[in-house]
Amino acid sequence: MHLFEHLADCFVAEGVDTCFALLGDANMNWATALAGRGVAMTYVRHEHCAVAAATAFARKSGRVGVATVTCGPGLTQVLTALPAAARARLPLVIFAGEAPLGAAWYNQAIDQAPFIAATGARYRALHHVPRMAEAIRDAFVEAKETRGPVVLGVPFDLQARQIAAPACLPRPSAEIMPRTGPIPPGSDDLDALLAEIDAARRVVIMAGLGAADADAAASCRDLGDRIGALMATTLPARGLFHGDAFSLGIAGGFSTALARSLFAQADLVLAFGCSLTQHNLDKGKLFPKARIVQIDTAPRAVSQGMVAAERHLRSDARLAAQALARRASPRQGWRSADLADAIATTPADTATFPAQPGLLDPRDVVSVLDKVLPMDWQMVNSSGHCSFFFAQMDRPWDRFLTIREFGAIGNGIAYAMGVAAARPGERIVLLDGDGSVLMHIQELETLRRHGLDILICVLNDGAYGSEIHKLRHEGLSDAGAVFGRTDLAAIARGFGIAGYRVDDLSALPGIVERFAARRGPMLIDVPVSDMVASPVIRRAHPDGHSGTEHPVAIEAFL
Ligand SMILES: Cc1ncc(C[n+]2csc(CCOP(=O)(O)OP(=O)(O)O)c2C)c(N)n1
Ligand SMILES: [Mg+2]
Repeated sequence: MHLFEHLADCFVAEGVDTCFALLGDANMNWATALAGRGVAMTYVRHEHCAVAAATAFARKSGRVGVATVTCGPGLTQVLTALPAAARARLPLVIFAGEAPLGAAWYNQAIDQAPFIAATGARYRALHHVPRMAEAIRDAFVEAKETRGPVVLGVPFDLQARQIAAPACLPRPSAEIMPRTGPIPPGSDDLDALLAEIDAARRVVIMAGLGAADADAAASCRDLGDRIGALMATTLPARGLFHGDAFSLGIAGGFSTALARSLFAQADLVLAFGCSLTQHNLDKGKLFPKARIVQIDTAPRAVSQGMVAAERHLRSDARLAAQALARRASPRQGWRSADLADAIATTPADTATFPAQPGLLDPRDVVSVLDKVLPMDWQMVNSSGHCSFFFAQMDRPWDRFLTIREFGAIGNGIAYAMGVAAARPGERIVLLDGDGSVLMHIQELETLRRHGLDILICVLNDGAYGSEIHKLRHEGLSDAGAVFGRTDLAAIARGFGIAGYRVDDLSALPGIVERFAARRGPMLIDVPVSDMVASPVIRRAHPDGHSGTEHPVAIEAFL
């Protein structure tokens, strides 16, 4: 057999059934062999999108995401997608070709390892044929253990070699990964923390992806019920306490007006499975009066340059929440029927803005979308200014994806593709900005060709929203970030997919019904005002907008 066939067998032996690909000389034989073995391939139009799709696939499936790119220019295209996966701590194995080992000169040759190293991913050059099967298995182990991307470089002249079919393959990573139980909390640490909880009056229970992974949501809710705590999550874990009357939503720059006011009065934050990042703590400003306790399997002294926690409990999030819920003194805390009512009825953002004739307020658009889109569909949020508005949707955690640890725009369509592959048969909604969607607009063709059931909803402010408000605040021209409202619906139709422009929100239910009644992608372009600045932007750039703040009164709840 050819070596590339053997290498494809190694991926199949790892349980790989999904791969995102863009072909070239150095990966096309391998990718074709993989497809021939029944692996579902998504053939994208830009390598960045192959890796970004694999990233969302990894988050949504809980498995290792797999993508493939050719050597040289194929590999250098993925340098924005890899740091995003590395920082989101998502396991990927990327099969990349390498220039032929035996060639005196090759135009696409480039020293690939330093490019990959710079992204925070790991590069493994596979040049020794007899150990390649183990090396591929070990790459899957490394991706899982480090929770990050591993890029394999295999010279394509080597891939073309004939080899004797091996009698067997190494035991796959799933069989040899350490199978250890969750870490229970130490009893002394637990006693000390219980004393602190019993002395606190206004507790916030905050959960991150670590809590989601540990299946700790229900135990955290029990603890919250027992001690009368208010519930919150990090942005990536948003929706984990969906439906809880005392859930304040996101803790961080994206907090609602009411949540932010209440957080300012908290005296204790129990952070379950949170890395306590700058965004999560809003650079240390979110909980000015609270002691923060990090409950995590790997508590940290310094997080993104901040000494974030005053106390640490090394533990699995679920086991810690269960132990605390059993023993903490029961109390009402700061829960009340009036507060529950305020949480249910106060808008996320209370500021008002002068209307722009003919253009919608992005907050109104999102609230109508939230009513119209079925609860069991998968939401994918992107980056950009608009993501604050989308993040306020009332959706559960397992149906709302946020990956933005590297802060890059342009990932939306690819992330939606990854979710589509991880959740076959489900309807996906991509919530994106005009600038982000245009950055990789070529992928509309991929959506059409693969017939993916993805509804793209664009808040089209005709600009790079994040930039214009900052430029205006600085009194500078916004001309470099204002483009006018590109006719995205016409562009979608040009790619052969359904496209609608929505100037009147009463048209949305009918369009969503049309999407639900058929197969394939659709794009909805909603022209919105560029005058409505999100609270994040307003706090940092108060002179960049002409809105009026209406602070939320919380005295009655203290
Ligand atoms: C790859 C990349 N390039 C540039 C930026 C800087 N940037 C941040 S937000 C943004 C604007 C995005 O525009 P759009 O998608 O229309 O969303 P909006 O902010 O207008 O809501 C830009 C250019 C970035 N974050 N990532
Ligand atoms: Mg925009």
